[in-house]
Order: sequence, then structure tokens, then C-alpha cells
Amino acid sequence: MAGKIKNSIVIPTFNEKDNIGKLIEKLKKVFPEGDTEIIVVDENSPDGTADVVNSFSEKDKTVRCILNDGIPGLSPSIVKGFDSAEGEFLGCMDGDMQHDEKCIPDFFKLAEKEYDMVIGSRYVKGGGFAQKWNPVRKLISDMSAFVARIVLGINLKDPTSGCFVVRKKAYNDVRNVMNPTGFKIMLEIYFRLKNTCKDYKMTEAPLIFRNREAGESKLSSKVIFQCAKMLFDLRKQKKY
Ligand SMILES: Nc1nc2c(ncn2[C@@H]2O[C@H](COP(=O)(O)OP(=O)(O)O)[C@@H](O)[C@H]2O)c(=O)[nH]1
Ligand SMILES: [Mg+2]
Repeated sequence: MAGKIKNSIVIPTFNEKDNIGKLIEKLKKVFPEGDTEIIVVDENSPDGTADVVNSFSEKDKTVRCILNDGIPGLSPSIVKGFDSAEGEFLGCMDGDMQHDEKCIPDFFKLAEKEYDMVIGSRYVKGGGFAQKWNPVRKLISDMSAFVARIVLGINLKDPTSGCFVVRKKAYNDVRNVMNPTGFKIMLEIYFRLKNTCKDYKMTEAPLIFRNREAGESKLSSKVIFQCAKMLFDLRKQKKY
């Protein structure tokens, strides 16, 4: 029987049947204590991703799959997952094995020790790429970081890593003003926390990023356009 849940890991998925089972098994190894729940928020994937997760849930009550039946998309799915999470600390990672699960326990430890938000970063010491990353993707990522700095004054080294932990209390402070569209919820939460008069403690911590082995990326030009629009919408709300 699982004890009290302290950490919640939310994993958004769309067509990740060949990755999600492997990832859950690996996460169970790096979080053996039973105080960490895994919530997969699936976009009604036609490939049966949810069935794979449900086969774990039958044996392990700390693993569950919920379907995103609201606004479609990555960010709304993560919000849905966070809303149903029991933990005091909320983590988010991709379901495609690109975020190295071995980095995640440190994010939770840092949050528990002192931080309101811990951002996985490939560009701090100890972080990086397990293999050479596609140069086009690297360019998109570098450009996004540059635009986030210019438009929103965000000085993160890696604002688009998509892998992070936030303290539920801090998340709840900004939950109701969030307008999550598209892909980059981590950036929105970070911006919203910075944009209040409270002094949240936030840091970047090393993240290793792997290349995708199975399935396909869902990043499209439509998604990139949505992200750019989000940055400019947020800019209008910038106070600090
Ligand atoms: N729930 C949900 N998950 C999504 C959606 N789009 C992508 N994902 C998942 O979000 C994660 C990151 O997406 P991915 O396509 O790998 O983006 P990339 O890493 O930027 O190429 C993966 O786990 C995807 O399965 C969506 O619309 N809804
Ligand atoms: Mg990916």
C-alpha cells in the first residue's frame, strides 16, 4: 500500500505507446519510495498509449492515466494533470524518453529543500545532450530563448526544456491567471511567478536530453506560431 504522496510527476502524451511503458518502469526505479505518483495525461491517442498506462495502474495505484477531454494541447493537458495531483511538489516531463529520468529526483530534492520552482536546463554545468541534437531543433530552441529574453526579460539559460518541478503552493498562486495555450507552460509559470510582487526562489538544475528513439515529434509550425503569440500576449501583462 502506497504511503502519502509527496511528489507528482505529470507526463503529457500523444501517441507514445512505444515510450511510455519504458519511461514508467525507469521512473519507478529512480523513485522507489512510493511517495511519488505518476499521472499521464493522454490526448486520446489513437495508438493505445492509455492502455499501456492502465496496465500499470492495475498493479500500482501510484500510476494513473487521465484523458484530456478539455481544450486540446500540451499545456492544457499539464494543467489538468496538476489539478488532479496529490503531491506538494509538481513535476512535469515529456513521455518520449527525451528527458533523462535520472535527473528528476534532484529537482524534487531542490524544491523540497528551498526552491519554489526548479527548471531543468541543458545549459548549466552537468546538463547537456546525450547525443548530438538535430541542428534545426537546436536553432529553434536558441531562438526561443533569445526571444524570451528580449520580449519577456526572462534570463533562463533554457526556457524551453519543458522539464521542471514547481511547489504546488506557488503554482496555485498563479493558476487562475494562467492562459495556457500550446506547448510552453513552463515558461508561462516561470513568467507568472516572476510577475508577482512575491519573491519566489527559482533555479535551473542540470538536465540531460536524449534524442527521440520511438514515435514522432509533435512540434509543428502551428505550435511554434502559438508559442510566439503567447510570448507577446504575456508581454502585455508584464509588471515587474
Ligand atoms: N496530452 C498531450 N500531449 C502532447 C501533445 N503534443 C505533444 N504531447 C506530448 O508532449 C511531449 C513533448 O512533445 P514532443 O512531440 O516530443 O515535442 P518535442 O520534444 O518538442 O519534439 C511528448 O510526451 C508528447 O507525446 C498534446 O497535444 N497533448
Ligand atoms: Mg520530444
